[in-house]
Amino acid sequence: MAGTIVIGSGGAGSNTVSRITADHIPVVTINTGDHGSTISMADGNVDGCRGDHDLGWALAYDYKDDIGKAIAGYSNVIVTAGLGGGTGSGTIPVIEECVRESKARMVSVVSIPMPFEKTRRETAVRQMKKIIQISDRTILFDIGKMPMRGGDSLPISKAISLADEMMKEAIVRIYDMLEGPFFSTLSEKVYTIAFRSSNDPVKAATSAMNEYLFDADPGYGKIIATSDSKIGRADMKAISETIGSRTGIMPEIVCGKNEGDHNVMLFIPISYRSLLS
Ligand SMILES: Nc1nc2c(ncn2[C@@H]2O[C@H](COP(=O)(O)OP(=O)(O)OP(=O)(O)O)[C@@H](O)[C@H]2O)c(=O)[nH]1
Ligand SMILES: [Mg+2]
Repeated sequence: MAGTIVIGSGGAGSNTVSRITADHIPVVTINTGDHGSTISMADGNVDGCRGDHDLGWALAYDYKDDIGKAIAGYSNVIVTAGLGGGTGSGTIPVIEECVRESKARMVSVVSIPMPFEKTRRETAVRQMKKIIQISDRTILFDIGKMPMRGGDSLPISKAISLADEMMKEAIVRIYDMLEGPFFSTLSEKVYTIAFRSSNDPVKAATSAMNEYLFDADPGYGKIIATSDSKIGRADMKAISETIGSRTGIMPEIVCGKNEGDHNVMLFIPISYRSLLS
Protein backbone atom coordinates (compact mmCIF):
# COMPACT_ATOMS: atom_id res chain seq x y z
CA MET A 1 0.00 0.00 0.00
CA ALA A 2 1.24 3.43 -0.84
CA GLY A 3 0.04 6.87 -1.64
CA THR A 4 -2.55 9.34 -0.46
CA ILE A 5 -6.09 10.03 -1.66
CA VAL A 6 -8.23 13.08 -0.89
CA ILE A 7 -11.98 12.76 -0.24
CA GLY A 8 -14.26 15.81 -0.19
CA SER A 9 -17.65 15.07 1.35
CA GLY A 10 -20.81 17.19 1.28
CA GLY A 11 -21.20 20.57 -0.42
CA ALA A 12 -18.31 22.33 1.31
CA GLY A 13 -15.95 19.33 1.05
CA SER A 14 -16.70 18.89 -2.65
CA ASN A 15 -16.10 22.60 -3.30
CA THR A 16 -12.76 22.49 -1.51
CA VAL A 17 -11.62 19.42 -3.42
CA SER A 18 -12.73 20.87 -6.77
CA ARG A 19 -10.07 23.55 -6.28
CA ILE A 20 -7.31 20.95 -6.36
CA THR A 21 -5.92 21.10 -9.86
CA ALA A 22 -2.67 19.17 -9.39
CA ASP A 23 -2.90 16.09 -11.61
CA HIS A 24 -0.83 13.97 -9.25
CA ILE A 25 -3.40 14.24 -6.44
CA PRO A 26 -6.21 11.64 -6.67
CA VAL A 27 -9.53 13.06 -5.47
CA VAL A 28 -12.97 11.63 -4.79
CA THR A 29 -16.14 13.56 -3.99
CA ILE A 30 -19.12 12.23 -2.07
CA ASN A 31 -22.40 14.11 -1.95
CA THR A 32 -26.10 13.44 -1.55
CA GLY A 33 -28.24 13.75 -4.64
CA ASP A 34 -25.44 15.22 -6.72
CA HIS A 35 -24.76 13.38 -9.97
CA GLY A 36 -21.54 15.34 -10.45
CA SER A 37 -19.95 13.54 -7.48
CA THR A 38 -17.73 10.49 -7.73
CA ILE A 39 -20.05 8.81 -5.23
CA SER A 40 -23.52 10.28 -5.58
CA MET A 41 -25.60 9.04 -2.67
CA ALA A 42 -29.40 8.63 -2.85
CA ASP A 43 -29.31 8.53 -6.66
CA GLY A 44 -29.90 12.22 -7.17
CA ASN A 45 -33.48 12.09 -5.91
CA VAL A 46 -32.96 14.33 -2.91
CA ASP A 47 -31.41 17.70 -2.23
CA GLY A 48 -28.72 16.93 0.34
CA CYS A 49 -29.46 15.65 3.84
CA ARG A 50 -30.70 19.07 5.00
CA GLY A 51 -28.45 19.08 8.02
CA ASP A 52 -29.43 15.60 9.23
CA HIS A 53 -26.12 13.87 9.97
CA ASP A 54 -27.88 10.65 11.06
CA LEU A 55 -29.29 10.48 7.54
CA GLY A 56 -25.83 11.26 6.08
CA TRP A 57 -24.38 8.45 8.18
CA ALA A 58 -27.10 5.95 7.17
CA LEU A 59 -26.70 6.81 3.48
CA ALA A 60 -22.92 6.49 3.72
CA TYR A 61 -23.44 3.01 5.16
CA ASP A 62 -25.43 2.06 2.05
CA TYR A 63 -22.46 3.27 -0.02
CA LYS A 64 -19.78 1.80 2.21
CA ASP A 65 -18.61 -0.68 -0.45
CA ASP A 66 -18.11 2.17 -2.94
CA ILE A 67 -16.18 4.19 -0.35
CA GLY A 68 -14.07 1.15 0.52
CA LYS A 69 -13.27 0.55 -3.17
CA ALA A 70 -12.36 4.22 -3.69
CA ILE A 71 -9.75 4.19 -0.94
CA ALA A 72 -8.45 0.64 -1.51
CA GLY A 73 -4.68 0.49 -1.83
CA TYR A 74 -3.99 3.94 -0.35
CA SER A 75 -2.10 4.21 2.89
CA ASN A 76 -3.28 7.76 3.72
CA VAL A 77 -6.73 9.28 3.35
CA ILE A 78 -7.24 13.02 3.70
CA VAL A 79 -10.94 13.78 4.20
CA THR A 80 -12.41 17.27 4.07
CA ALA A 81 -15.86 18.62 4.95
CA GLY A 82 -17.68 21.63 6.32
CA LEU A 83 -19.20 20.53 9.62
CA GLY A 84 -22.70 21.52 10.68
CA GLY A 85 -24.51 19.83 7.77
CA GLY A 86 -25.68 16.27 7.17
CA THR A 87 -23.59 14.72 4.41
CA GLY A 88 -20.03 15.77 5.25
CA SER A 89 -20.21 15.18 8.98
CA GLY A 90 -22.38 12.06 8.62
CA THR A 91 -20.08 10.31 6.16
CA ILE A 92 -16.77 10.82 8.01
CA PRO A 93 -17.39 8.04 10.59
CA VAL A 94 -18.17 5.59 7.75
CA ILE A 95 -15.07 6.69 5.82
CA GLU A 96 -13.14 6.11 9.03
CA GLU A 97 -14.43 2.53 9.26
CA CYS A 98 -13.25 1.91 5.68
CA VAL A 99 -9.88 3.48 6.53
CA ARG A 100 -9.45 1.17 9.54
CA GLU A 101 -10.49 -1.88 7.55
CA SER A 102 -7.83 -1.11 4.96
CA LYS A 103 -5.28 -0.32 7.70
CA ALA A 104 -4.70 3.19 6.36
CA ARG A 105 -4.41 6.52 8.22
CA MET A 106 -6.95 9.32 8.20
CA VAL A 107 -6.28 13.05 8.37
CA SER A 108 -9.46 15.16 8.63
CA VAL A 109 -9.48 18.78 7.44
CA VAL A 110 -12.75 20.28 8.68
CA SER A 111 -14.36 23.69 9.13
CA ILE A 112 -16.72 25.12 11.72
CA PRO A 113 -19.41 27.52 10.42
CA MET A 114 -19.62 31.26 11.11
CA PRO A 115 -20.80 32.31 14.59
CA PHE A 116 -24.05 33.70 13.14
CA GLU A 117 -24.98 30.15 12.02
CA LYS A 118 -25.59 29.57 15.71
CA THR A 119 -27.33 26.19 15.75
CA ARG A 120 -25.18 24.76 12.94
CA ARG A 121 -22.08 25.93 14.73
CA GLU A 122 -23.13 24.21 17.97
CA THR A 123 -23.88 21.04 16.05
CA ALA A 124 -20.54 21.37 14.24
CA VAL A 125 -18.63 21.64 17.54
CA ARG A 126 -20.23 18.38 18.74
CA GLN A 127 -19.44 16.68 15.43
CA MET A 128 -15.89 18.05 15.58
CA LYS A 129 -15.25 16.31 18.92
CA LYS A 130 -16.23 12.96 17.47
CA ILE A 131 -14.10 13.55 14.35
CA ILE A 132 -11.06 14.45 16.45
CA GLN A 133 -11.46 11.22 18.38
CA ILE A 134 -11.70 8.97 15.34
CA SER A 135 -9.11 10.68 13.11
CA ASP A 136 -5.38 10.13 13.32
CA ARG A 137 -4.88 13.88 12.85
CA THR A 138 -7.37 16.72 12.54
CA ILE A 139 -6.84 20.17 11.04
CA LEU A 140 -9.46 22.70 12.17
CA PHE A 141 -10.66 25.86 10.48
CA ASP A 142 -13.08 28.35 11.97
CA ILE A 143 -14.78 30.13 9.08
CA GLY A 144 -15.47 32.92 11.58
CA LYS A 145 -11.71 33.58 11.59
CA MET A 146 -11.50 34.17 7.84
CA PRO A 147 -12.83 37.73 7.69
CA MET A 148 -9.92 38.96 9.78
CA ARG A 149 -7.61 38.34 6.88
CA GLY A 150 -9.22 40.95 4.66
CA GLY A 151 -10.35 43.46 7.29
CA ASP A 152 -13.52 42.78 9.22
CA SER A 153 -15.94 43.66 6.45
CA LEU A 154 -15.29 40.65 4.26
CA PRO A 155 -18.61 39.43 2.77
CA ILE A 156 -19.73 35.95 3.81
CA SER A 157 -19.40 34.47 0.33
CA LYS A 158 -15.81 35.75 0.17
CA ALA A 159 -15.07 34.35 3.63
CA ILE A 160 -16.35 30.94 2.51
CA SER A 161 -14.39 30.92 -0.72
CA LEU A 162 -11.30 32.05 1.20
CA ALA A 163 -11.90 29.17 3.62
CA ASP A 164 -12.13 26.74 0.68
CA GLU A 165 -8.90 28.13 -0.74
CA MET A 166 -7.07 27.88 2.61
CA MET A 167 -8.35 24.35 3.17
CA LYS A 168 -7.22 23.39 -0.31
CA GLU A 169 -3.77 24.84 0.39
CA ALA A 170 -3.60 22.88 3.65
CA ILE A 171 -4.64 19.66 1.91
CA VAL A 172 -2.07 20.06 -0.85
CA ARG A 173 0.67 20.85 1.70
CA ILE A 174 -0.23 17.83 3.81
CA TYR A 175 -0.50 15.67 0.69
CA ASP A 176 2.96 16.67 -0.48
CA MET A 177 4.48 15.94 2.91
CA LEU A 178 2.65 12.83 4.08
CA GLU A 179 4.76 10.57 1.92
CA GLY A 180 7.87 11.57 3.88
CA PRO A 181 8.29 11.57 7.66
CA PHE A 182 5.77 14.40 7.99
CA PHE A 183 3.07 12.37 9.71
CA SER A 184 5.31 11.80 12.70
CA THR A 185 6.39 15.44 12.59
CA LEU A 186 2.72 16.27 13.20
CA SER A 187 3.07 14.72 16.63
CA GLU A 188 -0.05 16.29 18.18
CA LYS A 189 -3.58 15.09 17.38
CA VAL A 190 -5.07 18.46 16.41
CA TYR A 191 -3.75 21.47 14.52
CA THR A 192 -4.91 24.59 12.84
CA ILE A 193 -2.94 26.45 10.20
CA ALA A 194 -1.83 29.96 9.26
CA PHE A 195 -0.75 30.73 5.71
CA ARG A 196 1.15 33.58 4.09
CA SER A 197 2.99 34.04 0.86
CA SER A 198 5.96 36.35 0.32
CA ASN A 199 9.35 36.43 -1.35
CA ASP A 200 10.73 36.84 2.17
CA PRO A 201 10.14 33.67 4.25
CA VAL A 202 10.73 35.49 7.56
CA LYS A 203 8.10 38.09 6.68
CA ALA A 204 5.67 35.37 5.62
CA ALA A 205 6.19 33.38 8.83
CA THR A 206 5.96 36.50 11.01
CA SER A 207 2.66 37.71 9.57
CA ALA A 208 1.25 34.18 9.53
CA MET A 209 1.84 34.13 13.31
CA ASN A 210 -0.99 36.68 13.65
CA GLU A 211 -3.52 34.68 11.68
CA TYR A 212 -4.42 31.37 13.23
CA LEU A 213 -7.50 29.96 11.56
CA PHE A 214 -8.85 28.46 14.77
CA ASP A 215 -8.47 29.55 18.40
CA ALA A 216 -5.16 28.17 19.59
CA ASP A 217 -2.84 28.70 22.50
CA PRO A 218 0.50 29.54 20.86
CA GLY A 219 2.38 28.13 23.86
CA TYR A 220 0.88 24.68 23.45
CA GLY A 221 3.22 22.27 21.71
CA LYS A 222 5.57 22.77 18.83
CA ILE A 223 4.62 24.83 15.77
CA ILE A 224 5.74 23.34 12.47
CA ALA A 225 6.72 25.98 9.92
CA THR A 226 6.63 24.67 6.36
CA SER A 227 7.52 26.28 3.07
CA ASP A 228 7.34 24.81 -0.40
CA SER A 229 10.62 26.59 -1.23
CA LYS A 230 14.15 26.31 0.08
CA ILE A 231 14.90 28.51 3.11
CA GLY A 232 18.47 29.61 3.77
CA ARG A 233 20.21 29.00 7.08
CA ALA A 234 20.00 32.64 8.26
CA ASP A 235 16.28 32.84 7.48
CA MET A 236 15.66 29.54 9.26
CA LYS A 237 17.36 30.95 12.34
CA ALA A 238 15.31 34.18 12.15
CA ILE A 239 12.05 32.21 11.81
CA SER A 240 12.97 29.99 14.76
CA GLU A 241 13.78 32.99 16.90
CA THR A 242 10.61 34.87 15.95
CA ILE A 243 8.32 31.93 16.67
CA GLY A 244 10.38 30.83 19.67
CA SER A 245 10.24 34.24 21.32
CA ARG A 246 6.48 34.50 20.76
CA THR A 247 5.61 31.03 22.03
CA GLY A 248 8.47 29.94 24.25
CA ILE A 249 8.92 26.84 22.07
CA MET A 250 11.30 26.54 19.14
CA PRO A 251 9.47 25.47 15.98
CA GLU A 252 10.30 22.67 13.63
CA ILE A 253 11.02 23.93 10.10
CA VAL A 254 10.35 21.80 7.03
CA CYS A 255 11.01 23.17 3.58
CA GLY A 256 10.55 21.96 0.04
CA LYS A 257 12.84 22.17 -2.95
CA ASN A 258 11.08 24.80 -5.08
CA GLU A 259 12.64 28.07 -6.14
CA GLY A 260 10.84 31.39 -5.92
CA ASP A 261 8.20 32.70 -3.53
CA HIS A 262 7.73 31.23 -0.10
CA ASN A 263 4.28 29.87 0.61
CA VAL A 264 4.73 29.54 4.33
CA MET A 265 2.20 27.44 6.21
CA LEU A 266 2.37 27.12 9.96
CA PHE A 267 0.81 24.11 11.63
CA ILE A 268 -0.23 25.27 15.09
CA PRO A 269 -1.06 22.55 17.62
CA ILE A 270 -4.26 22.82 19.63
CA SER A 271 -4.71 21.14 22.99
CA TYR A 272 -6.79 18.02 22.40
CA ARG A 273 -8.00 17.96 25.99
CA SER A 274 -9.20 21.57 25.98
CA LEU A 275 -11.12 20.96 22.75
CA LEU A 276 -12.86 17.89 24.06
CA SER A 277 -13.80 19.39 27.44
N1 LIG B 1 -15.82 26.02 3.25
C1 LIG B 1 -17.11 26.00 2.82
N2 LIG B 1 -18.06 25.96 3.72
C2 LIG B 1 -19.33 25.93 3.31
C3 LIG B 1 -19.70 25.95 1.94
N3 LIG B 1 -21.05 25.90 1.85
C4 LIG B 1 -21.49 25.83 3.11
N4 LIG B 1 -20.45 25.85 4.00
C5 LIG B 1 -20.44 25.72 5.46
O1 LIG B 1 -20.35 24.32 5.74
C6 LIG B 1 -21.44 23.90 6.56
C7 LIG B 1 -21.95 22.57 5.99
O2 LIG B 1 -22.59 22.82 4.75
P1 LIG B 1 -22.58 21.78 3.55
O3 LIG B 1 -21.23 21.37 3.18
O4 LIG B 1 -23.42 22.38 2.50
O5 LIG B 1 -23.33 20.54 4.23
P2 LIG B 1 -23.37 19.07 3.68
O6 LIG B 1 -22.26 18.29 4.29
O7 LIG B 1 -23.47 19.08 2.20
O8 LIG B 1 -24.69 18.53 4.36
P3 LIG B 1 -26.22 18.50 3.78
O9 LIG B 1 -26.32 19.55 2.74
O10 LIG B 1 -27.02 18.75 5.00
O11 LIG B 1 -26.39 17.13 3.24
C8 LIG B 1 -22.45 25.05 6.49
O12 LIG B 1 -23.01 25.24 7.75
C9 LIG B 1 -21.66 26.25 6.10
O13 LIG B 1 -21.22 26.95 7.24
C10 LIG B 1 -18.65 26.01 0.98
O14 LIG B 1 -18.86 26.03 -0.22
N5 LIG B 1 -17.38 26.03 1.48
MG1 LIG C 1 -25.09 19.66 1.00
